[in-house]
Amino acid sequence: MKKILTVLLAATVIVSCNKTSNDANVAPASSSAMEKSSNSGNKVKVNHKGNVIQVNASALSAHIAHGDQMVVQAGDMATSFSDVIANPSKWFFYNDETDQIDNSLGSFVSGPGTPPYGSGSVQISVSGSQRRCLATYQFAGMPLADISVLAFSTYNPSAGNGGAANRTGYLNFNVDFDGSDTWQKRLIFTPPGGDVVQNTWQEWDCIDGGSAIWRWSGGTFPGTSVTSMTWSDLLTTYPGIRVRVSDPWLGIRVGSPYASGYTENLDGFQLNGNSFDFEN
Ligand SMILES: [Ca+2]
Repeated sequence: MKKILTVLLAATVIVSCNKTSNDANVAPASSSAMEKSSNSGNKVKVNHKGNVIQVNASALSAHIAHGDQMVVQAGDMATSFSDVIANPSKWFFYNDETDQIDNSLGSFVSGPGTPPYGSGSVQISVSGSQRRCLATYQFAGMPLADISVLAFSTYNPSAGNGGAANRTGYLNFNVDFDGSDTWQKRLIFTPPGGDVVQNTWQEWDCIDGGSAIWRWSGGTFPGTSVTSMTWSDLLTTYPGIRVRVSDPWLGIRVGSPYASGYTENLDGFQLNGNSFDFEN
């Protein structure tokens, strides 16, 4: 159950951690990362024509409009849920087994190869049934109908994967099908395993003109008899479908259900005009 944000918000008030709580009155985070700083203070870091520069937060939207990416480095990661609540635009490493933020679960590295943005990336290694994620809460309440670009890039190094070339990180987020903002599990986009090529960066289009295939962690989609839907079908079947408001967890997971562990590099997450460059 991914209710930690709600729980932690409640905990800040009542100093009590009850993982079954799901009804705390939580102010929604901004759905626009452009309005937020990914760094402390009034400065933000952007990748401007290949160089990491600091700009005023007020100028961020202009830089994004020019094609700059928001730069995220190790020191920019949220260190706790209270940090995320205070700074919802931050990213963090998330242990999906224990529902904890733990920035030791991933690292920021050079390369490998030529990442889609900048010169570095995030690297996560897992073993067995571990489930670790690069995650954020910054897209709270985002209607899926308003998303025109949704993509991320992965690199599957043969050195860390025992020759298994079908594994990738995959995108999932807490979904609200019906506007009730209750826990309704997660939507999942998994890159087709047969398309994975090792030792090269690949960008995965999670919309693909409406034909990208999505699954739901609850199994058969609510009110249907199907276990997968295209992006277009999601919009048609569930008008108003959105990222959950009060617990807007969104992350790229490395790990289970891919068995036996692997290493994956991640970079270039994109949602509409928000593009993120993970750099060491
Ligand atoms: Ca990068």
